[in-house]
Amino acid sequence: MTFDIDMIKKVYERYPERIAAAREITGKPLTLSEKILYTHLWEGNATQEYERGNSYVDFAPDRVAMQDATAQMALLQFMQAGKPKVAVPSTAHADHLIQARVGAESDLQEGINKNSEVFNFLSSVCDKYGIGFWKPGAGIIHQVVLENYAFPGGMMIGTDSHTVNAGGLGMVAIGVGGADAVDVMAGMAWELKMPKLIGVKLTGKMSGWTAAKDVILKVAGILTVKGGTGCIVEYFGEGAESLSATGKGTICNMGAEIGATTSTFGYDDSMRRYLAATGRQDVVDAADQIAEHLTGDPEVYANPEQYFDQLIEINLSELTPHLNGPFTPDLATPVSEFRAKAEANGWPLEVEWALIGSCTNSSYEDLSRAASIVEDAVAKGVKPKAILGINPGSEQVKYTAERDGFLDSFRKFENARIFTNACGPCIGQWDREGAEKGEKNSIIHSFNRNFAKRADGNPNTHAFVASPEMVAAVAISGRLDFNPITDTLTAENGEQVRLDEPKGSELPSKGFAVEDNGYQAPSEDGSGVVVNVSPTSDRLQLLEEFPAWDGQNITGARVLIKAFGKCTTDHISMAGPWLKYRGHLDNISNNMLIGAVNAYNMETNKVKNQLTGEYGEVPAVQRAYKAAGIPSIVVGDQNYGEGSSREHAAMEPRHLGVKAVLVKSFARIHETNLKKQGMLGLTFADEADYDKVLEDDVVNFLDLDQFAPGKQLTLEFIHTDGTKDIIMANHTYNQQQIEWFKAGSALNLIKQQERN
Ligand code: MIC
Ligand code: SF4
Repeated sequence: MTFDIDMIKKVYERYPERIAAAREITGKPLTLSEKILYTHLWEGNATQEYERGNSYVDFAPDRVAMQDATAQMALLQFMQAGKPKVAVPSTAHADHLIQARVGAESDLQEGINKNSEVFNFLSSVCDKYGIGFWKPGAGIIHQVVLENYAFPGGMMIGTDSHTVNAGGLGMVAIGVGGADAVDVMAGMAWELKMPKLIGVKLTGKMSGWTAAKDVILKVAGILTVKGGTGCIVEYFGEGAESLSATGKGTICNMGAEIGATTSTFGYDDSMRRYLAATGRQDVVDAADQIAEHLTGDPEVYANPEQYFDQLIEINLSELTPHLNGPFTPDLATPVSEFRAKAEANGWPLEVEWALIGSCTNSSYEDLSRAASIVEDAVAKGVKPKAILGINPGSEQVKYTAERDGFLDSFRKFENARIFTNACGPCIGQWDREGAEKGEKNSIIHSFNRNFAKRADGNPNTHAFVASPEMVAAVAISGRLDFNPITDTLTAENGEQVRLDEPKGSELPSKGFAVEDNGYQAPSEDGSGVVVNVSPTSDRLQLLEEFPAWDGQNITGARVLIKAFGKCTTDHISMAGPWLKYRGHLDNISNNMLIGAVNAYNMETNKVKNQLTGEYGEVPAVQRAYKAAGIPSIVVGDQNYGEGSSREHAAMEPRHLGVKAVLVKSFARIHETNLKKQGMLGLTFADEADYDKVLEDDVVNFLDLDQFAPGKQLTLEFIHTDGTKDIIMANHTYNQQQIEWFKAGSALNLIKQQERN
């Protein structure tokens, strides 16, 4: 039976009434995104129209998902909120902490051994507070959610930016920081600025080597890494209906890479098929009763330009395979143009490693199509060149793919490694031999992110993102510029052969199967469960309250670093080797901003300590300022905090005494994380002022004591030659968020309210 089916039915029961209220208030046909948003208002039936891109809205999401690397901090905060149980169905998934090294079985055991303290902590917290726990090896959070929890028309939040994957089943699923998850688990409203809407009309039908991945690779090229900020992307059209539900999931998943709040698709037959195949016919039956509410109104799709803020059209019949990268997921190149571009840019063409998997591309369909290519190559006597790593998305996918022979197909490839059903190389949990040498090289993968150092820690690894089918083809040829549509390969007998187009099955004809799905249900009454956190642990640390604001202007502050160019959450709080400290704020703070390029010397992790005049590592210099009681600020470029939902990127500076982050623009989740943790997240009113900030400046806030919604803040930068610049900063704090700042954090405010 479906988890939480009663909750799903309740959501559907109230749909007609809430949609009617939304229609009346807005007086126009509705997009799917608006339907889901308006049926999940905290207030119930809509009583006012919310302005897209402007109004802050309180929502009531149906569920919460967390993964091990973010759940630790989320649950450490939840433990402070003083609630006996979570208010909405919630789950935690152990997937990020397992390293890929040799292969599934031994890697999983090693992962469990190394992380037992954290897994035990998560298991007992979940047990205590009524949270479902998916044990290590059960699968990657977003595949497990798609297989078990996602439902058309639902709304969920998750402490991972790729929570958006559930849009493949027609949800509005949004990535958030742990503090946001705490709000919802504590039974409070969850706030979001009413998103703008981007419509993507898909016409035609894919064929040959083109895959769902290519849709989002193309969209990323059009919109760039910040083009989706503050927006929901809604896909529709005959092309959308021709895609499988997991293919839709892939597209929504990688919507995180364009900064989109989320992406979604209307309820259709592909979703019915997928729900039924994953044992949820009951959801289909319930959804079918309100099917017209689970997709956009016909008027909207007939005249989309009238209802979306921006419209993109893609003809799937003309779409060709793409390779995106290196170092950024929006650098999109059609395979046919790749060779010339790579040569012009000096990208290494030989590939040693090709990786299939991650939360975005590890479905049964993905594996079956990639396996068909390997089978074909082996049958034609082609000896594969690169090493092929596979991370199945879930135990259910793995078990079924094993049963149906696809994993054996991969094993025919002499260099294949089947890794654990976990994130693995996608998040730097990859013990890649030789990576420490730092050699210039290329890899290709079907993951969603390819920021520098992300997969193997080597800044010179050029990572390219492609569909699993293309990854398999490149693995066979060993070259990035191999175009399977036009190029041939040399078989062992010297013959020139061409690879057949990929073939696969959307869903297993014999149905999905699994022996042990790795789920642990929580105790009915968890009040007796004891959660242990050792005071001497270096992995876990109970949180201490951040101090409240003293009501004074911040004065005499120093510029800790002016980050140059791309500064993602991977640059601010690296994953990989640092994942082990995700439950220990003080320890993980030692990675703060170590990947950011200092604009004053173009080096990483080398900033001037204004107390000594010497250069030191960013965390050490900041600790010195903190010890001396000197406030500091961080300055940054465009789309600062792009990428992950990890709130560590906001908590670390907060913990180490940074007061404000002043940038040209923010990524959505990171900006909210800063606010939640009681930091000042500000943007230059005039972007050109970024250049006025000098290394030795002393910074004074002139009117923070009048901090108010919609009112700019004035900062004074005093230069060493005695001159000064006045810089105006914009902010997006509403009154409630200003209260978080005053209280020291949003959590402090919850605790105050709990006490009253
Ligand atoms: C990622 O893909 O970067 C992660 C690791 O899944 C993150 C979450 C985290 O940092 O724990 C994300 O995308 O939110
Ligand atoms: Fe895991 Fe990678 Fe997906 Fe993040 S993007 S959840 S690290 S598989």
